[in-house]
Order: sequence, then C-alpha cells, then structure tokens
Amino acid sequence: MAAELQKGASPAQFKSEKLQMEPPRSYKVILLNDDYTTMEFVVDILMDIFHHPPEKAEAIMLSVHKSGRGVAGIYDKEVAETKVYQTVERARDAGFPLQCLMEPL
Ligand code: TYC
Repeated sequence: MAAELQKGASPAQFKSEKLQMEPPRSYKVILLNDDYTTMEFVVDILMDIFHHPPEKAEAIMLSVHKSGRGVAGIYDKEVAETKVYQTVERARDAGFPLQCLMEPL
C-alpha cells in the first residue's frame, strides 16, 4: 500500500487491494428437486446435516419440491463444502440422485 501510494496508485487500485484482503465470502448450500428422492429422506438430511428442527426441515423440503431448488443453509466455504459432501454421500449410499451444490452468497 505504501509503495503504491508513493507511485500514485489510483482509488480503483486501492479498492481492489482492499477487496483482496476481505474475509472469504459465505456460501449458500442449495438442494435441487428431483422425482426420485423421497420427501422423508430430504427432511432427514435437513435435520441431521443442516440441523433444522422438523417443521423447518419439512418447510424447506416442500419449498424445494415446489420451486425446484432451495437454500439448506449458509456457511463459510469449508463448512459448506463438507455439508455438500455429506449430503451427496448419504444420498448415493441410499440410492437417491439428490443433488446438492454451493454458490457464493
Ligand atoms: N420431489 C421429490 C418427491 O416428490 C421430493 C424432493 C424434495 C426431492 C426436495 C428432492 O431436494 C428435494 N419425492
């Protein structure tokens, strides 16, 4: 920063340097609807992996069922990656095609 000041860095350069130093962004963990995964299984995932109470898990599952996708939770990068991995692993072990992915907030 000091060196760039001496060289006469523009405000835009200052801003990009500041952005680079900001903490990592949070990520939305998203569930996608499909025709084969059971509603009960998705509710169990939302309770066990995403720690939602039963009524909230049911509401999220129904929202995904109706709209095609929905947010299971918002986490730091590493936690989001782990939730996605655990969800997909558990679905495949149970023989379901449930898709789970993460997106920057
Ligand atoms: N659509 C599924 C069914 O009718 C239920 C479901 C809900 C599947 C949410 C996936 O992410 C999902 N059995």
